[in-house]
Amino acid sequence: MAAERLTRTAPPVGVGLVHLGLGAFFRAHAALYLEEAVARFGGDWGVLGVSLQSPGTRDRLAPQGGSYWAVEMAPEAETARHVQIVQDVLVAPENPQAVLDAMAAPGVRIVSLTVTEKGYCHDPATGRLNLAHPDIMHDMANPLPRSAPGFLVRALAQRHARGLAPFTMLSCDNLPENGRVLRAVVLELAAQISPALADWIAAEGRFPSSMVDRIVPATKPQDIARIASLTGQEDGAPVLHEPFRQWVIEDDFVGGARPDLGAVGVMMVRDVTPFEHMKLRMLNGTHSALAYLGYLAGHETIAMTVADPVFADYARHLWQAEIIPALAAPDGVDLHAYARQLLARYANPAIHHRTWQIAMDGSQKLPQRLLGTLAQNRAAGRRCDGLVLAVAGWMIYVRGTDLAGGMIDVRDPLAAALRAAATSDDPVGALLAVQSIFPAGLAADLATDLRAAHARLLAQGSRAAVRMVTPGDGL
Ligand code: CS2
Repeated sequence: MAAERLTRTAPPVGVGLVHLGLGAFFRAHAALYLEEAVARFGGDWGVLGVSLQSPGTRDRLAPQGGSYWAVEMAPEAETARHVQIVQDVLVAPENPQAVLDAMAAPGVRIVSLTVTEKGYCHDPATGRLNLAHPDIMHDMANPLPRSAPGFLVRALAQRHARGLAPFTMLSCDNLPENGRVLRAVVLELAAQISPALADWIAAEGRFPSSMVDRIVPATKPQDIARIASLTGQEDGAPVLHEPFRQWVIEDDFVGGARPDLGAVGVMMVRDVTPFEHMKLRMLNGTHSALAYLGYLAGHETIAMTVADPVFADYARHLWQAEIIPALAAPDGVDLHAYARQLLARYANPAIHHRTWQIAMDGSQKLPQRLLGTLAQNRAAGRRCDGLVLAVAGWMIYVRGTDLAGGMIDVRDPLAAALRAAATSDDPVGALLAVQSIFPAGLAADLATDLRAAHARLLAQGSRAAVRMVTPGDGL
């Protein structure tokens, strides 16, 4: 029997938060906390979701009144929850003015973002807005924007003109000090458009940094079919997620206006930096290392990669010998216990998180995930063969050909330039010369070791090279 289409059953909630980048991550993470806060305390904190690129999510959610299943994938059981906090979805390229009007509505007090690293249109090495980015060039000259910073600045201009307070801008992307990065790009773009506007945003705007964590693999067509049989209702846009979740936010909102997130498990803190560093370097850093080297060893998912003891030992070694020694633990956190918990999360066989998915956009991810740790260790005189091997793995990955000669579908805003560098006569030297990724001093320092690691990967393959850098000093 064909399953019925999922429909909305909850009454509407007034919109208080506009979210830019309505991907699976937001729908499996922040949306759940927001829904729980509204269920407990009420308040007009409904979500208006904005897709900045394609209409796919809107087209799938609209017939369901914006509602969807969020399915928690524990190793032993899956549990579906009907999420109804998203009130409406707009597709920015179809009607950018409607998005600006929604953001400028008096009831909207927060605009949150999951637009991925590249959505900030900044130079990852310096954190500055890239004024030569095509979308930023467009947004400086046109009132109807394309980029996330463009939507924020033009919507703030409307609010300023109407005498409304600005909204709080809450970045939920995997960038260190993501609030400060967002503040920098918004102020730089605003200054290009109107210095008075930039002054007002600098004085009145708030940009709390936040650390977000939940593993949310992309939903596959077979998941959609399985969830329909699990729930008896057909959902065109379910999300799948692991049981673990964490959200740490700096408590700095315009006029203090926010839902009571602290009561539903969000940590509200003064400074999120130690949490961000811990998560980006320990989780995302090893994720990327396992993604490149695991992919090159023929492993399709992270769970399959760490089921291979060579790679589980490698992850333990990275934490123990290379990442934790360069980290300051947040108050009350045991980094070794955190590492053990990460390995258990990676091993969850119900989560099919593809190495290929995590390998995406490496040019935007490497600095905060791997290179910061490397630079700190090198300055302290430690070698870090494990992290160097991960960077060498990325250097082979971006050639677009794996170690057996198979094609790799490399997704990265710099894919063409990276491929040209990686297939040149001196791939390591040419890639180290990409200044938006590698600071010059670090590039010079790493060159010799990277050449050796790159040659070892080519000669021996990924698994053997990984085994060689892992002396078995696990947790
Ligand atoms: C992953 C992250 O795709 C990636 O690059 O490392 O999406 C990771 O799963 C999340 O940050 C976990 O919170």
